[in-house]
Amino acid sequence: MRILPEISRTFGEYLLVPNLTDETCTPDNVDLSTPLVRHPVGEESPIRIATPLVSAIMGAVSSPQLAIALAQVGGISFVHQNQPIDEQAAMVSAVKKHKAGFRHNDVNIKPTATLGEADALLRSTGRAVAVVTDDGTPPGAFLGLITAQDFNFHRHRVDDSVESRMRRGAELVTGTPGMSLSTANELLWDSRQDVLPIVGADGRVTALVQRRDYELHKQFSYESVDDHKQFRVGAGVNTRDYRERIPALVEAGADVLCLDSSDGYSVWQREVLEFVRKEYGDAVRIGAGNVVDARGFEYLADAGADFVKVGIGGGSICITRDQKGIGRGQASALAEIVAARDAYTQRTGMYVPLCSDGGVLHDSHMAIAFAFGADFLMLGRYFARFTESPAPLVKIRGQALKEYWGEGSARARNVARYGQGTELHFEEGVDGYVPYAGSLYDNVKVTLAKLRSTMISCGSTTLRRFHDTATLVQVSQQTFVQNSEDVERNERPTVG
Ligand code: RVP
Repeated sequence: MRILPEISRTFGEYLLVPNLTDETCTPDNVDLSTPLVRHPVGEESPIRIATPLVSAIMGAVSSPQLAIALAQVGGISFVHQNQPIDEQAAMVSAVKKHKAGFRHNDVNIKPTATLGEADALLRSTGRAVAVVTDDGTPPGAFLGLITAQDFNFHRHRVDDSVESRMRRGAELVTGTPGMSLSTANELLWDSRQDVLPIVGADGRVTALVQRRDYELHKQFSYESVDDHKQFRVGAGVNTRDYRERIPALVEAGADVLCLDSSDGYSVWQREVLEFVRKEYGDAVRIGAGNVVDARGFEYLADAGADFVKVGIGGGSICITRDQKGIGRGQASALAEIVAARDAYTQRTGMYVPLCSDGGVLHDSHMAIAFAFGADFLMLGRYFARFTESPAPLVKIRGQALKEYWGEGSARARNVARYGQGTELHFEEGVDGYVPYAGSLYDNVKVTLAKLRSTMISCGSTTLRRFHDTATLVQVSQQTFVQNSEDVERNERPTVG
């Protein structure tokens, strides 16, 4: 038995002490980009992301819709592995098909369908437009477009035909396959249409370019895209069916994989990492974890992990510490592992990024995590609150909430992550609610503004410099009490 000399500490126990802010420290100058996977010192990481936030490998969090939105604002999602292989691969490919700016044509209707059917289709898919084809399928011949603006049930009958209200293909300006996004956007604006169908020589619609995507693109100019301008997406894998799951995810186009385990310091993770290196060399990138000390980090880094995920028991829905007595405060775990990583880099010339996973309860905790040296953060609760998360939106006693459940809860029954053998004998996660917070785009914008502001106060314009020069101080118990008791808060909404 040994007892570590330090107390196990978490993010909320620290504050940052400002450094000198000089003329270079402006919000526009702050660069939040970060490496996602290992790289030799002095070289670029093969995958960098502009926004250092990734979404948790959880059924309540990472759906194709959230993955697309997160990639649009510069982060990346990890689609969860607690589902059949073909379903996970289909989610990955749905994100990959959503070429930035060019939407896949997947919502179609026949001209003989009714307006009632068109209305139901648009509502159930959450889309603004349906493509009318002769047989109502994506490969069918293009006849026109129908949107919710084209009919109104005060003026039109539910059983009027789509044909009676659609915008006819012959009257629409269309693009051609292979056309660049900027040319397509020119046409979109010149034609004053909201949607530009891209139509092949055979009369089939291959994609749609939408004005809304153009506006989002202008707001967030740092999308996470691959060399083909397709959104980047990650996927979770486990140590059980990896021989089948990994090839399927690679085939579907996953940009990066991550072993999904609450305790990653195991020979099983080494086995998977060795499998990937043997089968794919460096063509497939895979992170591993979770670990909470230097030994775990070194084991996974030596086994070839492309990044290492840090954190046990800190997740907002996690009860692992109560149930099993394992875990470590996120700040302490990060501090030890960052030091181990830096020593590893010195020794090997290889930089292995660290992902801090779980335990971010306030935006300020993100800044503390980066000050400790995290390269990027994995967040569950944070993203679960947004419109784009797959969890149901419910109203309880007048309050809008999103359901949020842990992968170790009875609801998720994620046996590959939490099972003991082939069963889940006890729960390690809770099934609950988080306050609904609106759209991912608006929230991420505010969060990043706060992070930039903190970095400016600390005299840094890059995450690396922020970590290197940050001064952290532990706060006393008295400080918490004082902060929460000082002023009775009024309930007026505050910005951010
Ligand atoms: P949080 O962001 O604090 O909600 O934490 C999310 C993290 O919690 C996940 O990335 C995962 O590591 C962990 N998790 C997921 N399910 C459970 C559980 O049921 N115990 N924990």
